[in-house]
Amino acid sequence: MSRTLVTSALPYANGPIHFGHVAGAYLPADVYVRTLRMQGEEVRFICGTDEYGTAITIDAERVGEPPAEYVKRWHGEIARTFDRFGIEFDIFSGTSTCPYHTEWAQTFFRRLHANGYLQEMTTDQLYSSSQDRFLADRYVVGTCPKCGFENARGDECPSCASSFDALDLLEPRGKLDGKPLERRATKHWYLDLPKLRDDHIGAWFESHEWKPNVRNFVAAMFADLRPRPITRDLDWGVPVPEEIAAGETGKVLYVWFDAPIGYVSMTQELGEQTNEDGAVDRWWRAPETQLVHFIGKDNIPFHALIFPSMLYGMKQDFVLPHAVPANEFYNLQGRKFSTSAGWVVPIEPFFEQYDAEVARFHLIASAPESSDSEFRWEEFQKTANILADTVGNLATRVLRFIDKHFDGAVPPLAEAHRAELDAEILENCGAVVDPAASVREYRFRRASEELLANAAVANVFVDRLAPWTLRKTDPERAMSVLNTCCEWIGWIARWMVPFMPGKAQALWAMIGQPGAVADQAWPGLPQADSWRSLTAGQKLGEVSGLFAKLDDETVAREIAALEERASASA
Ligand code: B3M
Ligand code: ZN
Repeated sequence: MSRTLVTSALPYANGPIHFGHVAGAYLPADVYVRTLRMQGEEVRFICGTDEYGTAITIDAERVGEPPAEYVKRWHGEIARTFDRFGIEFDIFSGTSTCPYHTEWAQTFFRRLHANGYLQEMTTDQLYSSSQDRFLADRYVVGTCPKCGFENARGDECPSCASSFDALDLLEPRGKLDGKPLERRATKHWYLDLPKLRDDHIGAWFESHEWKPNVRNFVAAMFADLRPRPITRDLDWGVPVPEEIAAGETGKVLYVWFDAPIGYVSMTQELGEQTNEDGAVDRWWRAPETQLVHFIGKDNIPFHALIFPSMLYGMKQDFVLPHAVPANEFYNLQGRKFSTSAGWVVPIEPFFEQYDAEVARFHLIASAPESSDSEFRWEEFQKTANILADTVGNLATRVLRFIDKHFDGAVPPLAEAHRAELDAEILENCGAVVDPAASVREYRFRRASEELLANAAVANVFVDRLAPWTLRKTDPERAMSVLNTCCEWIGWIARWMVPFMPGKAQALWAMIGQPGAVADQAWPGLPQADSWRSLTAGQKLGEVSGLFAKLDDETVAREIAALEERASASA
């Protein structure tokens, strides 16, 4: 059987995770992992924070904290958000704390060097003698070479929108102290992407199936591929191995070089925690492994081209990605999510008021799978109410009725009714679909619709067969109908696990089933002769409302609060 190694993009440890990230790279992965597990597959789910690089050092400097402490704080915060959403990685580590990360990142660098895939080049960069260091683009401002705007950034001009190299700026200055900068020569190492493309990666990419956004992006990159610098002059990062640096000091690996290697080093850390010997060999260097990277679209080049090139360039049979389900962007109520502009849904207050599992389901149902999409409060309300009307309503009306009139136990099925009721629910009340098939095609939105449609089948069934009136005219048949409903609720509970694990468990307990529903095998599609499994007479659990409806005032209040937050930060 195949093994599946699932990764979600390592979030930068310098800010909160918002709904956009969650809907893009984390929830779909969690649903995928839970589905595969129920299908009996061996899966590892790896994530952690991305902790090096200038984005981090700048922010840490701004708040006056050492980078190591700064990232630790954000690591905790981000882990808490994932926890709130019920996203369960097998490991959630960090690139600066994982005990194997430095070694792995340096090993990659060494082997790529030994295999002839790195080039050394000396170029001029902007140097600040006041700060005694080379400055990355984001630390640089100056006069735009195109339009003369005096506050252009290191890589682009906000006034005329042209982009350029920081060296092209006229009168470059340090962003932090405004002091003039000079050009100085510095040596760096470049990953020879054209050679890696010609040796293998080009043919590999061509021969593989990709989501259209991935294919288009990488095809465009192939057309104009150049060696890419993978080192920086910085003091926060994995040092370039000494024997290769050969006396050059202050060189670290570029954050986008070390970060994806984090997937490998964290796999080893997980192996250590679970006593799995040779975890890296087993998961990264075995042809049975299917490697799946869940990411947002801005990470496509790194996961579909650069990291695969690095893996191949090791020449040690590292697996290359099997799929890169890259999502588009997820916006909020018509605009981009922006923490600084106050255009966000603050996570903690949200979870104090709303159901995390409904949020899970809604983010999946509205995920930006094939085009940009957005979170809208009106849509969230719709989802919450549909769940209440289908799954919630079914459970309460059927199970409370059984409680009241049939002693709170699964009523018996009369043999005489079996074939007819099977046909009714399996064929005549709406199409029944296995959502796992869509999940395996990374069609999570469709899978969520299929789950709802499967649940709706039972509503059609009870409406048609009306056990409430049958109870008086034909109690035996009423019991057969209710028995069938209980069975169906058991199916809904199992189909629901990947999407709403907590609600699935609650439903499972309500029909009196013992144990964890997540430990059940994936049910697939019900077959007429074998789909029933409940024992008549089995006591139901306590029946409670599963979903709360959201009213229009709540939605209006949230939209107003969002607008207020935005104008307050403006
Ligand atoms: N930290 C970028 C991002 O959050 C980056 C992902 C790294 S995955 C190896 O967009
Ligand atoms: Zn300009």
